[in-house]
Amino acid sequence: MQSKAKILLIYTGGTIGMMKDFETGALKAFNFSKLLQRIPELKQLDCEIETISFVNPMDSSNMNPESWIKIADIIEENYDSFDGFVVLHGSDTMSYSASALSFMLENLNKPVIFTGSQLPIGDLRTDAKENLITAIQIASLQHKNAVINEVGLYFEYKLYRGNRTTKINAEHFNAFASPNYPELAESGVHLKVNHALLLPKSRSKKLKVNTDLDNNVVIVKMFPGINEAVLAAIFNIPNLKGVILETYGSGNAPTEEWFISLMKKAIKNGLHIINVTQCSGGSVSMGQYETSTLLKKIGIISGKDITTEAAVTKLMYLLGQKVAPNVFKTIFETAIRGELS
Ligand code: ASN
Repeated sequence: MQSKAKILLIYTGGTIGMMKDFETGALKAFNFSKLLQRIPELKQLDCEIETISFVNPMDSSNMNPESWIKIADIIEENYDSFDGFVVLHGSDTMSYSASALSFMLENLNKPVIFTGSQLPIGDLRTDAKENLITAIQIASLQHKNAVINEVGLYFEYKLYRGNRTTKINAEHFNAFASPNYPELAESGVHLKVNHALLLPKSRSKKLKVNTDLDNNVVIVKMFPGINEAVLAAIFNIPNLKGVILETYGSGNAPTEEWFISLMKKAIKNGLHIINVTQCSGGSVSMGQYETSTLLKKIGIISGKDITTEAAVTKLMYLLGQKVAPNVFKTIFETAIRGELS
């Protein structure tokens, strides 16, 4: 008989564990032990759960590379003792964190499932219980070995690949979407896992945790009327190493001379520029229109159908890895954790 799965619940903060502040009426994080008292249902689950909490649980707007390293370190220290990990996290920046962790955790052979909620666990109408309970069940799925071997994000009956998600709604319980990759599992009367969509088990058994992240990067969203002085100021930021350029449609941008020569000069000076689309779905396809042909020619990197969240965290990760300039473009354009098609 197979023994019960052991799950480590990592509490970082977010609405799920928040309470209203008496004086201001604003939601703020509170003590994690109180959070667990509110979910007696957890005891009924067919797994062993242990918990660990950030010393200062936070609203996810305060997440940053240091907090990602904290999560990664907790997973590394406990990797051999647990079958799966559930990360409780605020929904606002959950897609960034899930993307970052997917790159940081190399050779992952166990599930790391991010979840949270739109309403606090103490609220009568909360979505926290379903999200938390099913996330734990998903992390517990075993079939001799772990079923999920990647970083997922579970929210409102759906498990997504974490680095494919984006937060789309601040009001609906259905707060996330994965526009360019189908859900990995769906929770209905049965928990249905789409095995064909999962990342295969890593051949190497040894987890490698990469904590070198370089945040000398910027996201620039194009808009009609953006001017040369504004763009030049951004591209001249001291020590800037990479730019995520959010372009129009299938990767299109102005063909004006000043724009192209600014990009060209930046690339020549060693800056990595990645073309991602502002559209919520679909892919960059440079060369499809005249308005992207020049971008391709001057060496702009194609983000293909990557999300902005995955693009910016992949950029920090590859820069941290000190990837050589001559292979940077090829590596960025290749899926390393299933983040692009
Ligand atoms: N502001 C909260 C957070 O991201 C939102 C949430 O969790 N629903 O921490």
